[in-house]
Amino acid sequence: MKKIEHIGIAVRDIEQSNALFAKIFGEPAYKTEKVESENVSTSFFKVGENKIELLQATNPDSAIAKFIEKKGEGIHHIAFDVEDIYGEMKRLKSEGFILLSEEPKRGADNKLICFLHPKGTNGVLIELCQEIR
Ligand code: CMX
Repeated sequence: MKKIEHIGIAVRDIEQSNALFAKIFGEPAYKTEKVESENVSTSFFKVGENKIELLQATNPDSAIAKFIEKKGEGIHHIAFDVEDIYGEMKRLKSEGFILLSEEPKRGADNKLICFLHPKGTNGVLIELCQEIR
């Protein structure tokens, strides 16, 4: 793995949270994107070399809606940048981690993504992501 690609934060109201985080960082989101396949609206902030993703559910079946219902708003996942997502998925699967999809999915911000189940990772939802080249 190369580095933390972004940290995802689950929010109830992305418009309000965009304004809140713009105040914290002193800069607005550089990108907003709906990811239909994940039932989320997202926005991305740059903080130096780092990125923060805000996520709001677009329907009650969304992972974000369930997360907020159970745990409230807050840090939802940590995403790691990988060079070869297929290779990393194979490696982690062989180490016994539970992958939440057999194939990478298309995520926000031009990425192929795959999650590891938090049950096997000390309660942290980990996302692998690889830039689509
Ligand atoms: N971080 C840590 N733990 C989490 C979690 C999260 N983000 N989301 C759920 N959990 C916990 C649940 O609280 C539950 O814990 P308990 O058993 O102790 O109650 C446990 O994981 C399993 O929960 P579950 O009921 O079996 O499954 P859920 O329906 O809550 O789904 C998960 C959990 C991780 C499988 C699901 O959220 C998922 O598939 N996530 C991957 C996709 C995703 O998160 N998409 C949104 C982001 C997309 C993007 O970044 O673009």
